[in-house]
Amino acid sequence: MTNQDNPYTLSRRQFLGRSGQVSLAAALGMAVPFGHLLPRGLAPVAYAANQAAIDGKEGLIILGDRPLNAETPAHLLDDAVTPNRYMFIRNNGVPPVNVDPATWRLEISGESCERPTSFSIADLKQRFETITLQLQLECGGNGRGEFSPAASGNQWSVGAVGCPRFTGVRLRDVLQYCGINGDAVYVGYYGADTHLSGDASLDTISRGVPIAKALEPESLIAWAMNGEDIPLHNGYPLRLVCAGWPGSVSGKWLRRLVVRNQVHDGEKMLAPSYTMPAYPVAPGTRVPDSDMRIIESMPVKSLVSFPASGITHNLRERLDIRGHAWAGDNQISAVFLSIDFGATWLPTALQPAANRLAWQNWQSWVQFPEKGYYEIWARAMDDRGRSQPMVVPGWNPRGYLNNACHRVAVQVV
Ligand SMILES: Nc1nc2c(c(=O)[nH]1)N[C@H]1C(S)=C(S)[C@@H](COP(=O)(O)O)O[C@H]1N2
Ligand SMILES: [Mo]
Repeated sequence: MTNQDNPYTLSRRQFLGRSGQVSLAAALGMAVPFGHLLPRGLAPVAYAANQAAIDGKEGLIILGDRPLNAETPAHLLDDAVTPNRYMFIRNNGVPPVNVDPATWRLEISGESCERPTSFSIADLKQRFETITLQLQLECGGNGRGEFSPAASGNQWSVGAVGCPRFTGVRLRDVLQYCGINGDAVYVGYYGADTHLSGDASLDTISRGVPIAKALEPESLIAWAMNGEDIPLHNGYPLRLVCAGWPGSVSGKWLRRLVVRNQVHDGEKMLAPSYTMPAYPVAPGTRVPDSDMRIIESMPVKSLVSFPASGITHNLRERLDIRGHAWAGDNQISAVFLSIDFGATWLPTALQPAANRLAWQNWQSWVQFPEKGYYEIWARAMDDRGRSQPMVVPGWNPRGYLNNACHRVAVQVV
């Protein structure tokens, strides 16, 4: 069976209601009498079976199945370039079925578009230069599970992020071909996914970016991910990729782009969706929509992709440590590690990004001084001197932009 045949192969009884810290019992939805005997780091096989349930994906943790949302455990994000099977899924509605790339159309229109045009995917390939870039996508709500009081929405841990290689055409080339009026302000997208209610008049999500972001050379209309068709749940056969901003600006199953003479006002574009309070608020505060601002570039963040949290390590051996770091539209200038709960920080070897808006890989190693429980903490700094907080930053009503340092537990024996 291919992706396209059956997007919903999941069983509902599996893995719903996961929140923040997962206990074995909560994750499996039942008591686990011998749970304390299950070796750390060993996933229960029922869990593993569930992880295989999304066609073309492997090891993802399913947060909900309607709409389907699944994140990648940090240790499966170890590749420099995220493979298709490990790319997280954030769906707001139901993906299209029976997609035929040969008949797929992309319409460009809107009040600030001079020559509204319809393209097939073959037209795009033929008329415009094909570009391949490694681009980082992170859901604006990644890390939401840590906010207290809890913010409603998917309780993402750290894995709603990935950095595959996308192939397509520059959004800018297509927009310029269609002519952009001088009064253009925003570009909005519409996708072919359907609303959960089944009501065809409702959009699932229709967001976009200011014209300046749309015209950046890294903003793509992509038909391939890592040299293959984009997986169904990641937007097959065509998606927008505007990296470094909340993943929600990168429209999947892309069917229409509108060049607007005002800030786009599609579904989930305006407050309270994907917006932050204009000023710091106390946890639990109700903030009026008029005081909420649309999120643009994402904050500085990092991930420890090796080792997996919960491993046991031999005292005599050094432990290799590695991961990634990213900072929205900006670059990473340094990544530091601590094994003493932040008292001292060790520099890591940081590699340059494959291209602008790709995450940067870093690596290091440590030798532990004695046996016992340790945590590896990673902390990135961007090229403007901004760094990650140790604890969950600014509480906000919808639980966006948690860029607290990633922590990984190691038992040294
Ligand atoms: N058409 C459409 N585009 C969409 C979405 C969606 O539900 N429908 N989800 C958005 C959100 S909130 C995110 S974080 C990213 C997730 O991309 P991924 O599922 O490929 O990881 O897609 C965005 N584009
Ligand atoms: Mo998202």
